[in-house]
Amino acid sequence: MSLNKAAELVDAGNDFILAGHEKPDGDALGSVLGLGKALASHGRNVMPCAFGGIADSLSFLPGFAGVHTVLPDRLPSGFTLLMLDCHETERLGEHGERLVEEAASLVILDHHLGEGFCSEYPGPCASVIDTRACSTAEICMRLIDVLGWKISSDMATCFYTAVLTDTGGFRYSNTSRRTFEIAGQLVDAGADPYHIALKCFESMSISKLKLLGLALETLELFFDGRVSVMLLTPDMFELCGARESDTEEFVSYARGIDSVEVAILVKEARAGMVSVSLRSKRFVNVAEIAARFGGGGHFNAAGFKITGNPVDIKQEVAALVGEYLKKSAQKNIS
Ligand SMILES: [Mn+2]
Repeated sequence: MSLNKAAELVDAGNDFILAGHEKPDGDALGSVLGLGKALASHGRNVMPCAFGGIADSLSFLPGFAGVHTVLPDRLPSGFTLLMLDCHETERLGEHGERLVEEAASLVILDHHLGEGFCSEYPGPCASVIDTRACSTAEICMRLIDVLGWKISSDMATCFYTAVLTDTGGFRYSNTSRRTFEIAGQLVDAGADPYHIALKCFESMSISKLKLLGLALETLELFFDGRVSVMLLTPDMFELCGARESDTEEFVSYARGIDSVEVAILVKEARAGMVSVSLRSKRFVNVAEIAARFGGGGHFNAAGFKITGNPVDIKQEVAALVGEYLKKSAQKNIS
């Protein structure tokens, strides 16, 4: 089983570089820091990494100050790369290729739709991709369990944050009985739910809130109100003094409208560089739509990056989502 193979590779290694997807969210960074702490407490050398900018709201995570945002010239020889909350080299960000190339072995832990590249990887590799896991942290916890290691209070804070944020506060479709079980385990191990919820959901900067206000003003509805779209442009970021990482859950406001099945956030943080977030409520597989543009994600949450005019991109994506809605409606009837 791949989890045992992953545990073998982890057990055999001395030096580890841990990296999640670029612009890490609570799950990517929580997994990097939580698993990093587990390894460090078992005598391993660890280098937790995060590239492409980190949201300020995650700075309360234990070990945050030790995160590497750039890579040193020399990496530890023979290191094992732990690729977390993503399974493609490009998703690691600008240093991804170098990390994958220089690593002596590779372990991929993820819960996004798709396959890892272990079969093409020249060295020892294990990949555990489980789309039923609520978060990558859940898979990290399974790995730690197989290794027979304990979860410390700091690790519990990191993993609980990952579970809480990736389930949208236990609201999204990835929330199951198992989610509450592991949340309970993490509370037993020392995670403080109220403290973490305050940090994750009630610690917005005023510039972020102002940007949200501008984003909401751009809200448009299409296809009988079943598709909602918001648009962010560079001037809005500048006007509010907000950062790209401030927009993390803006799209959920567009999803939160009663009639909406699919919400789209089109974000141009720098001129011509557009990222699109897609969220669905029930039956539209937005990962499939994102894949049409070279992106990916989960059934109900996905995204992609693209260059071009955000208004054109907005129209194109909305039209495609409309087609999927039509197709799904036909399927429901037949
Ligand atoms: Mn995740």
